[in-house]
Amino acid sequence: MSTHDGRTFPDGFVWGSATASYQIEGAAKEGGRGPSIWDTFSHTPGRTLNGDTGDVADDHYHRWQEDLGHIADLGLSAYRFSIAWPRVQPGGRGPLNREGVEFYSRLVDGLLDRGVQPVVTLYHWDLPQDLEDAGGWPVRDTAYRFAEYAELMARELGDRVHTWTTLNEPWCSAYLGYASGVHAPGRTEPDSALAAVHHLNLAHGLGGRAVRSVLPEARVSITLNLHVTRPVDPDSDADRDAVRKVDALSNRAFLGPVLDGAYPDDLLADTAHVTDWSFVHDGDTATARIPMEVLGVNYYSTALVRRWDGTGERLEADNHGDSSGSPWVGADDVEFVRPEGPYTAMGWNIDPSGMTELLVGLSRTYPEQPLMVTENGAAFEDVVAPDGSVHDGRRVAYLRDHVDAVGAAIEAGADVRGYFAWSLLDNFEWAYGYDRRFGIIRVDYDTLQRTWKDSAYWYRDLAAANALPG
Ligand code: PNW
Repeated sequence: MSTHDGRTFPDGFVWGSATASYQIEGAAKEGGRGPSIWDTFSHTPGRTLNGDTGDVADDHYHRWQEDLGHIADLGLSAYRFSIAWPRVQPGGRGPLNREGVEFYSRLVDGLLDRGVQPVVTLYHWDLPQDLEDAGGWPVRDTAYRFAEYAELMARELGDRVHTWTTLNEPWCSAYLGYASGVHAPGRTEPDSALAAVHHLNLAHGLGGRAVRSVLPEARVSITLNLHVTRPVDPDSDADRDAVRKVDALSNRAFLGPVLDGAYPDDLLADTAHVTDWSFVHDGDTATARIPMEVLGVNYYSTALVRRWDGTGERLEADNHGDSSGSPWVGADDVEFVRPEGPYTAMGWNIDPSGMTELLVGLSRTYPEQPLMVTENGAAFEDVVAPDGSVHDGRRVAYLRDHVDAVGAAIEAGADVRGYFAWSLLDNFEWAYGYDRRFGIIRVDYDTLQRTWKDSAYWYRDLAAANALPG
């Protein structure tokens, strides 16, 4: 139960919803789109649950007008979507594919016509396959290719799009893509994962600077999935050191370069047996640091860790599914312990207090940096009634308690400018395919029909009132 029913939010607080291109668009071979690493990965047997792919997904590519109608009916002030790089620049370099650009141009116009602010993410994981074939994120050139693509998009859409996010969750791109291999491209090379971390940070800086070279007034940001990690025994120095290591790998590996212009010394020391970090060139971390109007924060759950003494079976209960390797590069003596429930259908524990802790902690460390919750939400098994209505009381409760936790953070002094529910629609949940549903709107994958869940009605009322129901 929320203890703060009736909590109100600051004037102008942004209520939005978020999606990502590969998760909703489908039309994988239409309109001149080139293949991405997620096409290759999802078509490789054994990589995704039930062999699901994004070939059709929500067919948003054809149903975008209907989807804009839902966004408008929800009364949202902003919509966060991503551009599929291989749709607009099929090989990741060279000339633009006009048909791909036109799709996003129409989408932007449609949003503006309905009074909804477009919030564009340039990279939500669908790297053009040609760039992976040339080495992918572990290779420096990928960052330069990203900057070129960012500049082209700013030229095409910058007359109407003012809010640009360079990368979504580079933690996932680097560690799930190149260390644990549960995400595309499915490589399990710990040293490559750290090179990917760096080239993603560099891409953010180069890309953000490229956008601003075209649009000096552009609002530029990055979205990070920051980990709230707690020690099993708060009085144990060893367990608290495990927390420090996870914080370095997952949070400060990105916050460091992006906000402070440097990698933390303890991260470099902790991973010295994996890489010498020689891929960091002079000036790179200064390049990665650009002023950002907001820092995007995605929050879902918390993690619990302790020092592993090297005996017995080391738990891999790290919330990341069936990992062939560990995403925690170099943290060989850290053990992830399954936190207390309740859990969502992802097996992630539900802990709204982590949301408050994260936002308040960030604003203490970076008092001048406004924040935006760019994703929060949950997968549950929804109940479809005989009349077709969809009931998702657990999602309503999850969203209510986490929105309340955002309110508590604001009350405690955090400068949080808005909240985006993940996700507008049920969609392709990466390695879990269509089996896990995060939408506030249900998608019937046979008919592709959209149906508002109880959470959609609840969210509409929240946005209209700018307050939790009393
Ligand atoms: C985020 N993890 O992904 C993404 O930004 C979305 O595309 C995704 O659908 C959503 O959260 C729900 O999963 C994550 O393993 C995927 O910690 C995996 C993790 C975190 C976020």
